[in-house]
Amino acid sequence: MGRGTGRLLGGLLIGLVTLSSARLPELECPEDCDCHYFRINWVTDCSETNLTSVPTLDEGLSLNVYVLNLNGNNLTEIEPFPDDIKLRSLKMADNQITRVTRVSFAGLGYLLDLDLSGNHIAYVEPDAFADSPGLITLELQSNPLEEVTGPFLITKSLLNLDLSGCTLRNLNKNFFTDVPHLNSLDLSKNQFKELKSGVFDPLISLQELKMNECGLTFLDSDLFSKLQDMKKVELAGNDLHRPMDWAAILTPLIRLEYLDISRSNLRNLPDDIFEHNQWLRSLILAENRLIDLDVATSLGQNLKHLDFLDLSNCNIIGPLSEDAFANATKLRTLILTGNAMSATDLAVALSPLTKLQKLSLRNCTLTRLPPSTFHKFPHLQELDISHNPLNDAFTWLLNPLVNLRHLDMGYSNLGSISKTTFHKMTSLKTLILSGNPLQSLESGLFQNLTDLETLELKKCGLSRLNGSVFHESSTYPDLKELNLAGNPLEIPAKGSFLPRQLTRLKTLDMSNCGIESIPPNALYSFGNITALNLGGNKLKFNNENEFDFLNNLPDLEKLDLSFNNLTTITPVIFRSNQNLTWLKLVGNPWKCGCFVADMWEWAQVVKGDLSILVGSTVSSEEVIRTNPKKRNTLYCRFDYRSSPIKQVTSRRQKYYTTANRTWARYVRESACDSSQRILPTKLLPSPEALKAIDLESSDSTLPAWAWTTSVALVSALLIAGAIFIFTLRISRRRSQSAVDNEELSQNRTTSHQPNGSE
Ligand SMILES: *[C@@H]1O[C@H](CO)[C@@H](O)[C@H](O)[C@H]1NC(C)=O
Ligand SMILES: *[C@@H]1O[C@H](CO)[C@@H](O)[C@H](O)[C@H]1NC(C)=O
Ligand SMILES: *[C@@H]1O[C@H](CO)[C@@H](O)[C@H](O)[C@H]1NC(C)=O
Ligand SMILES: *[C@@H]1O[C@H](CO)[C@@H](O)[C@H](O)[C@H]1NC(C)=O
Ligand SMILES: *[C@@H]1O[C@H](CO)[C@@H](O)[C@H](O)[C@H]1NC(C)=O
Ligand SMILES: *[C@@H]1O[C@H](CO)[C@@H](O)[C@H](O)[C@H]1NC(C)=O
Ligand SMILES: *[C@@H]1O[C@H](CO)[C@@H](O)[C@H](O)[C@H]1NC(C)=O
Ligand SMILES: *[C@@H]1O[C@H](CO)[C@@H](O)[C@H](O)[C@H]1NC(C)=O
Ligand SMILES: *[C@@H]1O[C@H](CO)[C@@H](O)[C@H](O)[C@H]1NC(C)=O
Ligand SMILES: CC(=O)N[C@H]1CO[C@H](CO)[C@@H](O)[C@@H]1O
Repeated sequence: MGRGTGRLLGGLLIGLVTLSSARLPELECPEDCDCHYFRINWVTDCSETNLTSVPTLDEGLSLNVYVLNLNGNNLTEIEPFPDDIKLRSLKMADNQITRVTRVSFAGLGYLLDLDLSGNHIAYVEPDAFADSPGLITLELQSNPLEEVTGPFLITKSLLNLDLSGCTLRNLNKNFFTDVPHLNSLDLSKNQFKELKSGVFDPLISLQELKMNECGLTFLDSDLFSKLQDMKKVELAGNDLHRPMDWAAILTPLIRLEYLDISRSNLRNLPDDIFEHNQWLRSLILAENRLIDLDVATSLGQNLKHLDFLDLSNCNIIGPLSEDAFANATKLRTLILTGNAMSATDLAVALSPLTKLQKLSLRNCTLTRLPPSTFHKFPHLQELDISHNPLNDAFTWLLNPLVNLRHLDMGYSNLGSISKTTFHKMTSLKTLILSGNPLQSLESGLFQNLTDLETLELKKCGLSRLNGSVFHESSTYPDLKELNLAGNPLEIPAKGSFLPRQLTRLKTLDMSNCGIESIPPNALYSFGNITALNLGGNKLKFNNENEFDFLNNLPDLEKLDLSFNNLTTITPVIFRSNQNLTWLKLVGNPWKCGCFVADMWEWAQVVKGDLSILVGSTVSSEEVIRTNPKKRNTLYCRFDYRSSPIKQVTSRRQKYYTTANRTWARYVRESACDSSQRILPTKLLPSPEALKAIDLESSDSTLPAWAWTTSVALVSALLIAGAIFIFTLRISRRRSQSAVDNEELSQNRTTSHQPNGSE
């Protein structure tokens, strides 16, 4: 959004706020900043404005500023702030600050929180905040701090300190002596290896400590000995395989509620590890190698209040004993993903867990479901049994799960699913059956699932979705998403392809289904679809009627036609899809031709945004994210015999043999005479679109050509076709210069003669 619009919006906001709280006075605001009230507090937002110094009073800073946001500027030194400033919250993240000194922050008597993250700070004067007796939160993460020998800070009021990613290697014994009231401390992503005992002793009020990814290999027995108020400890991503006295380490933490030691190379846990942590509610042990863990003795003993237990990918190799979760009767979430389990053991081990709401048994090598188990879980809402080599015969065991909301049975080797499996799951919202070789579905299978929102049937070998699997007379008003990707779909030549119960669908995925063509009425009465994925099929373009099915989709916003068998296309096929804002065409064997210029013009002039064509522009976020190197992926196959281009000198003729071109480049080179290919009047911007352009043009960022073009288009509509053609030519020429410069240098070597013949 341009600065102009930003300020406009800011102004509107202020306007609204002043309306609602009419007594609040308008305060001063530096140029280039956005100022507004948030509740009754004056916010001055000068973020991302290339400032090299803090705005002064003369420059419009108000003494009554409450929040001053200077994030993302170019501040290096901080000059003292004016006396009497009532600043409460100061944000200076992502600048170039190298030192934090007392002089810089002198006189900020009201300061409550300060964000200095992402600077180049190597040194912080211990008494830097001596003038701020109420400073509560200090963020220093992502700074290259140097080692200190004494106390790091003298700030008795400080409650929250973030020192993550600060290249710290060592903490001296007095590091925390003068921040005695600290409540939460983040030390993650520093490379400590070991920490001296006593370093945390001054922090008797600490409630939350994060030391993820700190390269820790050993913890002293008395490291936490004074931390009796601690509620939450995170130690994920360290290397804690060496034997150490876990019980002694955790014993002082009598109020501990949350412990994360995932990804830390643990091999075993001593029997008495949690003996004194009886209030532990969440325990995350995922991704360790707990081959020898005796779940019953280590976890079973004391964790009476446990609510959440994550043991995923822990190499736990059964058998889980009867006692495993015997005393964890309050457990609501249990994640056993990726451990080899047997159904019989599970049946026994899980039976005390009557409060369970969420259970994951994904990838647990189960060949059948635990017998007489699920009727014990009346509250179960989420069940994942995907990626197990299950046997069909056991799916009926799920029958008692009447309150289930989410069920994932994907990739479980199921050849059939009996008709009654889901009959009682009337609250089900998400059902995933993907990756099972079902071939067909029994009629009535989904008849009671009228609350369904998402149905995923990828790669099930289905040739179609027969209406008889749904309830005869019910509609499925919430069913918004259907995924049929990777099925060998057969689209009937006449009539609707999808059952009439699903007319409220918004998202339909039919990618990789071997579809060669889609008859005009295949999606008739599915007019609520906004996203349609037809990627990876065999669609061809013989004539524009081929895509008449799009006429039934007036709300369509996203369309994926990538990786089909399209050699040409025309914008005319999208005449009914006024709301289309995302069109993916990459990966087709396009033959460079005037249709490329047509599509380009349509995107730029009619739709007003080239980035609608995914892969057309360098800035297209989608492309940068998925394929940062190959930024421009919309190619066409160029053949000098059939692709019209401007005249070239004979010396370069060889260059124009058969090769790939980006669409952007072909648009520049092409000699397509727009006077012979007037975009059909149906494709002219709608009056609404023109109004939108009109509004937008007050935004200074809109290129001038767009403004002239839209004005010209209006006149063209009013006056005559001749002027219209002329305008399009102008816009064409302008659009060419708007194209990315990627291949400009190559282009310079070829001399262009305007208006070559077709
Ligand atoms: C800040 O400077 C950069 C580079 O000089 C420039 O690209 C950017 O537009 C400037 N931002 C503002 C808000 O002036
Ligand atoms: C920020 O400051 C550095 C040096 O202080 C300078 O090289 C750089 O160009 C500045 N950037 C902007 C956007 O002003
Ligand atoms: C469960 O708790 C009871 C008493 O609280 C105890 O006697 C029993 O040993 C515990 N069970 C397990 C498996 O630890
Ligand atoms: C299942 O677990 C095994 C190891 O336990 C792992 O190699 C595999 O990638 C997992 N599969 C899935 C689909 O998660
Ligand atoms: C589910 O469908 C069956 C068959 O139509 C019906 O008999 C039964 O009452 C339904 N169950 C619920 C809970 O609605
Ligand atoms: C749908 O299923 C019913 C009952 O199984 C069958 O009679 C009908 O022919 C099927 N319709 C189609 C189009 O396959
Ligand atoms: C397009 O989007 C607008 C705004 O989101 C909506 O009001 C309209 O119903 C949609 N459909 C058509 C056909 O314009
Ligand atoms: C693509 O279409 C051409 C004819 O236009 C055909 O020869 C070719 O087999 C098709 N390719 C695929 C993968 O369907
Ligand atoms: C042309 O593009 C197609 C599809 O992107 C690619 O498979 C082929 O290798 C490219 N050919 C050349 C000569 O770059
Ligand atoms: C074409 C079509 O089926 N449109 C439907 C979209 O959804 C609304 C309700 O949200 C229905 O009223 C329309 O009939």
